[in-house]
Amino acid sequence: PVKAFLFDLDGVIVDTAIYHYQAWRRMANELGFDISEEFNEGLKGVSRMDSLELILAHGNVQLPEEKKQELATLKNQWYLELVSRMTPTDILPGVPAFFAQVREAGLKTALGSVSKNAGLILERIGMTGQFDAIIDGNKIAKGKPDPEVFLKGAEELGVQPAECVVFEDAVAGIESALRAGSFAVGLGSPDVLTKASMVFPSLENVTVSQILARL
Ligand code: B16
Ligand code: MG
Repeated sequence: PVKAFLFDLDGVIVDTAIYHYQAWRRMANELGFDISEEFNEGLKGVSRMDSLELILAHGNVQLPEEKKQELATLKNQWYLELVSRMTPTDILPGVPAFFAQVREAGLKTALGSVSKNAGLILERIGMTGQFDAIIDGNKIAKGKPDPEVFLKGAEELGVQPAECVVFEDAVAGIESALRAGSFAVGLGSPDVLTKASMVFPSLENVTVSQILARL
């Protein structure tokens, strides 16, 4: 039986993916190239340093390690400027209603994000108290598609990965959930999230019983 729902943050609870994209794009532009929205799809769920490596390779830019650290820090400063303006109004449509149902159904909840800023974002939107466990980039060594983040989530909740349903908007995140041995529900486009058990445009109008019935 399913005992817990694990949620990605960026693109599931809030739309910070757009802020990540803006900040990375600003950095790429300063280095003399651009990154498309399509390229950005591949950065979703990928850790900060891994994202930087992918972007530099995309722009054919080689830099010493020290300079890379500098750029990653700068990108994060730009990102934090955008994030610091977030409020509970930034919670994506359907999320509060869905969480109410999850509670009603007696399911446990965990956050499974590779973002080191996840705790701050949850505070800004007032959702920290909605999670029984919070796994973020500070608790894990490997980003998605590695399963570590969701394995840790199940462990902290005291349930088996096979008893968990993961909600993800990213290809790397779906892969991570499946490698953990959990169910994966995609939020976004079925053409992009091809490996998910089912895909919805967002959590809006999605019901818990509808999901459990289809697993
Ligand atoms: P940070 P998620 C991920 O969060 C983002 O999707 C990804 O684009 C970002 O690079 C990564 O967090 C690291 O974020 O720079 O804030 O530590 O989708 O796992 O919630
Ligand atoms: Mg995401």
